[in-house]
Amino acid sequence: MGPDGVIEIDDALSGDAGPTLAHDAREGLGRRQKELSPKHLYDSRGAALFDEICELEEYYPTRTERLILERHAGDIVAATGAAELVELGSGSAAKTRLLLDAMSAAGTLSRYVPVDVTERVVRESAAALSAAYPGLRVHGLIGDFLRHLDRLPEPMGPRLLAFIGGTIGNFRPRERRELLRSIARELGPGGHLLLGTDLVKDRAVLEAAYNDARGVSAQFNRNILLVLNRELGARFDPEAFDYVASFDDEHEWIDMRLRSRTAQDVEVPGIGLVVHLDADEEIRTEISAKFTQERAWGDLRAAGLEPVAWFTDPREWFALTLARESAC
Ligand code: SAH
Ligand code: AVI
Repeated sequence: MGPDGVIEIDDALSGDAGPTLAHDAREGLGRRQKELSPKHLYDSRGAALFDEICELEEYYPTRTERLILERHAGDIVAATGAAELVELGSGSAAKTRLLLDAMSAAGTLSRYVPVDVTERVVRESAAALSAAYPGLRVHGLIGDFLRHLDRLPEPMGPRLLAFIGGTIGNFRPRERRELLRSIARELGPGGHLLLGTDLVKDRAVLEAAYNDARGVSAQFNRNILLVLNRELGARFDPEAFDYVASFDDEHEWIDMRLRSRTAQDVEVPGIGLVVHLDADEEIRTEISAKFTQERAWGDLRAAGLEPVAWFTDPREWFALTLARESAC
C-alpha cells in the first residue's frame, strides 16, 4: 500500500499494566450489589451479538441515529471543516461511513482513527474503510477509551471526534463527565466532539428495545459470563440466569441484570474466588442512560465543552450534539 492509504494499528492493551478483567471481576463480584463492567461484554461474540441487536425491530437507536446522520452529516462536516475523524467505541463503524462520505464530498477527508477495546473490530473496520476510501489514512487504536486517549496520534488538521451510538449512556453521571473532560483534551485546535445520546421517551418503547422478542439482548448480556468462563476458568452456566432489563424512573436509565435462578456457588479460579449468589440475586451488567437536551448539554458544559448544535429526528428519539472546547 502506498503512503496515501497507510493503515497503522497501535495496541495499547498489549503489555498494559492497568486494571484487567481479573481485577474488574474481583472488584465487581466482591461488591454487595454485584456488577461487571460492560466493556467486557464485547469479545468477538459480544461484538457480533451487538451488531445483531442493531438490526432488531425493537432496537430503534441505531436506525434513528443513522437517519439523523443521513440528514445532517453534510452540515456537521461543513460546521467543523473536519479533516480527520476519530471515533471512540467504533465497533463495526457502519454509520461512520456517512460521516466519511460527507468529508470526502467536502474534499477534506484525510484520516480515520477508530478506537475500540475489541481488537478484531478495529482491525476489520480499518481494513474495510481503507479499501472503501482510496487514499484514506487509518490509524487504529486498540484500547480502553477511559485510559488510553493519550495514545491518540496528534491531530492532522481539524479533528471531529465522534462518540456515537449512545455509548456515553453506558456510564454513570460522574464517569460521563470525567470521560468528556478527557475527550475535551484531545480535540486539538478547532476540534469538535460529536456526541450521540439516546433520549428519554415512552417507557414501553425503551423497555422493548432491551427485551427483544428473539432474546438477542439476553444472549448479549449473558455473554459476559462466557467471557469469565473462558478468561478466568469460571464455571458460570449462563442458562442459570434470567436476563432482566427495566427502566429505572429515578435515574432515567435502563438497568440490565442477570438474575440467578437458584442459590449457587460459582468457582472463578482465575481470581481465586467462589462467588455465592442467593436465589434471585442479581449481577448488574450494564446501564443505558437516556437523556434530555438539558442532561446531555449539562454533562458537556460540566466537562468544559460548549454545545453548538443539536440534531434530532422527527420523533425526538435520539440526538447528536456538536460541541467544541469552551472559550472560558
Ligand atoms: N459506535 C458503534 C458501536 C457501539 S457499541 C455504534 O454506534 O453502533 C459500543 C462499542 O464501544 C463496542 O464496540 C465496544 O467494544 C466499545 N467499548 C465499550 N467500552 C469501551 C472502552 N472502555 N474502551 C474502548 N471501547 C469500548
Ligand atoms: C452500546 N450501547 C449504547 C448499547 C445501549 O443501547 O446501551 C448497548 C446495549 N446493550 C443492550 N442492548 C444494547
